[in-house]
Amino acid sequence: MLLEGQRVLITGASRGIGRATAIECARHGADVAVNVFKDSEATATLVKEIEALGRKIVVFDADVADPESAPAFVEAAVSGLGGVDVLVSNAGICPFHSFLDMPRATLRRTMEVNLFGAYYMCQAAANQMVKQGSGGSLVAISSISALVGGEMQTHYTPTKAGVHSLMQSTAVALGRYGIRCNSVLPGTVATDINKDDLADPKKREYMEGRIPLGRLGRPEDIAKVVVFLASDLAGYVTGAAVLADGGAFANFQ
Ligand code: NAD
Ligand code: RM4
Repeated sequence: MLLEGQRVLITGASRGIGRATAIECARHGADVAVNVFKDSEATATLVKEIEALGRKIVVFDADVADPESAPAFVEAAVSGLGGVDVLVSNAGICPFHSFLDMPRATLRRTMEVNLFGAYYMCQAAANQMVKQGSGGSLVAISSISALVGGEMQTHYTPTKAGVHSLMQSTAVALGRYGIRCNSVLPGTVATDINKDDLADPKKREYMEGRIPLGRLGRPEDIAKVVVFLASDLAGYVTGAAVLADGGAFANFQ
C-alpha cells in the first residue's frame, strides 16, 4: 500500500497505460480522478474496477489539448476528493505517418495533445499543490522515443522529448514547494496506440527482437514504475527519467 490516502489524478485514463495506472494506484490505496476523452464504455468498466477496490473515483471528460480542461479537471478532483497529491500526465496520441508528407493538422494536433496538454495539466495540478502547501508529485509519461527517432514518428518523438524536458524544468521550478517531477520512458507497450503499427507481423517481430527481456511491455509494467515515482519510496527523486523498456535502448549490438 504505497499510496494510502493519496489523491491521484491521471489523464487519458480510459485505456492502456493510463487505465492500468489508475487501477495500480487504487490497489495501493489511492483515490483517483481520471480524465477521459469520449470513451464512455471503457470508462464505465474502469469505474466499476476502481470501486470494487474500495476506492473513490471522479471522472472528468475533456480534451487535454483545450487549455480550459486542466483547471476544470483539477477543480473537479478537489471537489470530489478534497485535494490533489499526484498528477500522472499520460494522455497521448501517435498517428503514425511519414515525414515528407506530414499533414500540418496531424503535426499540430500531436503537439497540442501530447506536449501542450501535459504542460496545461502539470501547471494546473502544481498550482493546486502549491496552494495546499504540502508538496506533491508530477509523473509524466514520456517515452523511449524521447531518446531515439522513428521514421513514422517525426511529429511524435519531439513531443516525448519535450515532456521529458518539461519534467526536468518543473523539477527545478517546483523543488522549493516540495513537489517532485519525474518522467517514465516506456519502450514498446502493446496498446491501442500502436495496434495498427504492430499488426504488421514483421514490425512486431523486429520490435520484440530488440528487447533483451524478450517481450513487449504491458501497461502494468509502466503503472508500477509510476506508483514507485509517486510514492515516498522516491522521496529524494526529482528531475529523473526512468526507462522501462525491457532493455531495448541499451541493445545496440
Ligand atoms: P492508448 O491509446 O491505449 O491510450 C491513450 C489514452 O489517452 C486513451 O485513454 C485516450 O482516450 C486518451 N486520449 C487520447 N487523446 C486524448 C485527449 N486529447 N484528451 C484526453 N485524453 C486523450 O495508448 P497508451 O499506449 O496507453 O498511451 C498512453 C501514453 O503512453 C501516451 O502518452 C503515449 O505516448 C505513451 N507511451 C506509449 C507507449 C506504447 O508503446 N504504448 C510507449 C511509450 C510511451
Ligand atoms: C512509443 C514508442 C513505441 C510506439 C508508441 C506509439 O513512444 O515509440 O514503440 O509503439 O510510442
